[in-house]
Amino acid sequence: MYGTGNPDGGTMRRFSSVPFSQVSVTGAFWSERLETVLTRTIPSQHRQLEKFNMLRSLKLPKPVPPLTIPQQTTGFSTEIFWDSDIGKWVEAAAYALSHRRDAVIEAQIESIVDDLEKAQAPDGYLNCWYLEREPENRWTNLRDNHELYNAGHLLEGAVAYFRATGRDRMLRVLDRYVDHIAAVFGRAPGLKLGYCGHPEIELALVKAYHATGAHKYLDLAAYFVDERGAQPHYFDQEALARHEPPGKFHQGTHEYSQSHRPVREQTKVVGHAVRAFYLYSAMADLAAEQGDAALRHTCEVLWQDVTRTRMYVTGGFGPSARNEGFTQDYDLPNATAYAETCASVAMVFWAARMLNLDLDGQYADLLELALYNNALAGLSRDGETYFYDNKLESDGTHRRWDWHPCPCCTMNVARLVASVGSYVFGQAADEVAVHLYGGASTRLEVAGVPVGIEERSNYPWDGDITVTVTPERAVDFTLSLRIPSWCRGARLAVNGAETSILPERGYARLRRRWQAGDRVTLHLPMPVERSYAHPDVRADTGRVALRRGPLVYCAEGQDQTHPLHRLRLPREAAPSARFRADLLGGVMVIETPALAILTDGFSTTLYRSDPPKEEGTTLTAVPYYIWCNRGPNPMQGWLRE
Ligand code: FUB
Ligand code: ZN
Repeated sequence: MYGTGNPDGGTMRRFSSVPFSQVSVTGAFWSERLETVLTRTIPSQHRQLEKFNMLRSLKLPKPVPPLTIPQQTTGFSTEIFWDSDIGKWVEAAAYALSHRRDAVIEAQIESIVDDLEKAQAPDGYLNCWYLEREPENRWTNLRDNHELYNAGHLLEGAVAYFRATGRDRMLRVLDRYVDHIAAVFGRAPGLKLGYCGHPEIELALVKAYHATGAHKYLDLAAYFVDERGAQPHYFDQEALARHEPPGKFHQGTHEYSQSHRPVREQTKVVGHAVRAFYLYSAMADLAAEQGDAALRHTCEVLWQDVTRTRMYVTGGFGPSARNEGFTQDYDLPNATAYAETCASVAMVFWAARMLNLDLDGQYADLLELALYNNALAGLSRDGETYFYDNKLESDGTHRRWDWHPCPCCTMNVARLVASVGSYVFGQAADEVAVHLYGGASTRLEVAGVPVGIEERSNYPWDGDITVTVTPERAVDFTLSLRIPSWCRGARLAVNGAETSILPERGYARLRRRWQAGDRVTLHLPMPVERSYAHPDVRADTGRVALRRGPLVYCAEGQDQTHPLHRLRLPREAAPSARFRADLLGGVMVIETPALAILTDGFSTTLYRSDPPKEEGTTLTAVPYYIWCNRGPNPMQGWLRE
C-alpha cells in the first residue's frame, strides 16, 4: 500500500534533512542524552501513561468513567487531548525502535494500535474523548477542543512507527481517519470550512505525504493552511451554531490560534507559541512542496519578527502563562518566563524546515540555540523529570515535574532527542551541509556517488572539529560547514592545508573533487562571551548573560559562596571555563571574579544611607540546560552587572 519515497514535487530549490535513521550519533554529549531517552524516558513515560489512566482512555469503557483531570473553570479538561499525548509517545517510541528493535516497546505500541482499531467508528472517525463522552458533538468546537490536533499527533505516531518497522496497521487506521476528515472539511459544497484551533495536523499530513507519496495528504494540509483566518471566521460561525457569542471565549482573540487573518497576511508572531511554530513549520513545508514563494516570504517575515523582538536568550519563546504565548515586543520577563519546552521543540522543527528552504546560518543558529538550551532544559539528567515552563530566574521554588496534568512537553522533548540525528546533515543534489556538530556520521549519495561523512568533535565543550569524507570514488561536490554566528576567528584546513574562510551566509562552502579519506579540520574558538539584551527588554536592564559556544549559562545558588541575589559581575571581570568531571556527569563550568554585597551593619536596620559593603568572590555558572538537577534552588540566567 505504501511507498517509502520522499517525493519532491516542488520547484523551489532546497535541501533535505538526512533522517536520523541514516545518521549515527557518536559524540559523547548526544550519545548520553539519546541513551537516557531510549532506556529511561520512553519506558518511564509508558508507565506514567498507564498510571494516569491515559492508556485506558483508548478503551472506551462503559459506563464512562469520571474525569482524571478535573475541568478548569472554563469547563475544559486537558484530558480532551490525551490522544495526542499517546500519539506523541508512539512517535518517540517508534524513534527508539529505529535505533534498536525492542520487543517490549513494540508490544506496547501494538496494544495501542489494537485499541485504536477497536475504537475507530465505522465511518473512520477516531477521537477517543468524543467517541466516549460526547459522540453527538463531533466537529462542533474546532476552536478549543483539539480534535484535528489529536488526529495530527496520532498520524505522526503512525508514520514514525511505519518508518521504523514497516508495519502499517496504525497508518491504515489513520489513513481511514484522514479520509473521513477530508470528507468533512474542504471547499466542496456541503463540507465544513473548518481547521483546527491548534495547528499540528498540517505538518503531520505533510509527513504522511512524504511517507506514502499520496497527494491527498498534501492537499488536505494545504487546504487547512490556506483556509485559516478566512472570513467569515469559521470559529465565529461555529460559536453561533453552538448558541454562544463568538467573541466570548477564554482567550477572546483569534490571534491566540494565529487565525486572526489569512496566513499570508500575517507579519507579527502572536498568540500561543507552540501553535504558532507548528503552523509556520507546515507553512515552510508547503512552501517547499508547492514552490510557493508567498508562503516562504511570510515565513521569512515572521522569522525576522520573532528573532528580533520576541525571543529569550536561551531560545525560549512565549513569555506569558496566560496565553502560553507571545505578548508585546521586548516583553521577556525572567522569573515568570513561560518559555514552554514544547515551543522550543516546535522552533527546532520550524528552523529545520527554513534551513531546507534556504541554506542560511541564521536558521541553524537558532535551531542550535533552542535545542541545546531551552528545549534540552525540559528533560532532567535522569530522563524522568521535566520542566514545562523554563524560567530564567528562580527564587528556589521552581521545580521539575515527574508528570504534569498536561504532559505535552514530556513526549515532545523525548521525540526531539530520540531524533536529534535528523538535524545534523542536510543534502542537496551536489552538496552536503553539516549544520550541527557533536559527533555524527552518515552515508549518503551525492552527485550519484555513495559518500561517507564523519564528523568528530567534543562539541559543545570544545570547538575542534574533524570531518572525514569517504566517497566510493572521487567526486565533485560542495561540503558546507556551518560557521556559527557566535564564533569569531574560525579556522579551517583541508588535508592539513589552512584555507581561508569566506562564509556564505554562515557556511564555509568547500567545492572540490573529494577523495576517500579527505579530512577537513575546523577550529571554532569558544571563549566565554557576555551577552547583553536590547535596552528595551526591561527585565534585563543592567544585566548580563554568559555564553560559551552554543550554550547559555546560568548561576545556581548552591554553587555560590553567597546568596545568589547578592552577587554581581563587574564589567571588567574576566570569566574562564573549566571542565568539571565531578559535576553533573561532567560539564564545562564558567568561573568568574564577582562581587558579593554584604549585609554587614544591616543587622536590625532595613534601610540606611550608607551603601552596603562588597567583597570579592568567585561566581560559578553551569549550562542552563542542566540546571535544577540537584534539587530546586535559586537560579539566575541574567546576572546583575
Ligand atoms: O494544547 C495542547 C498543548 O498543551 C499545547 O501545545 C501546549 O501549549 C499545552 O497547552
Ligand atoms: Zn508542552
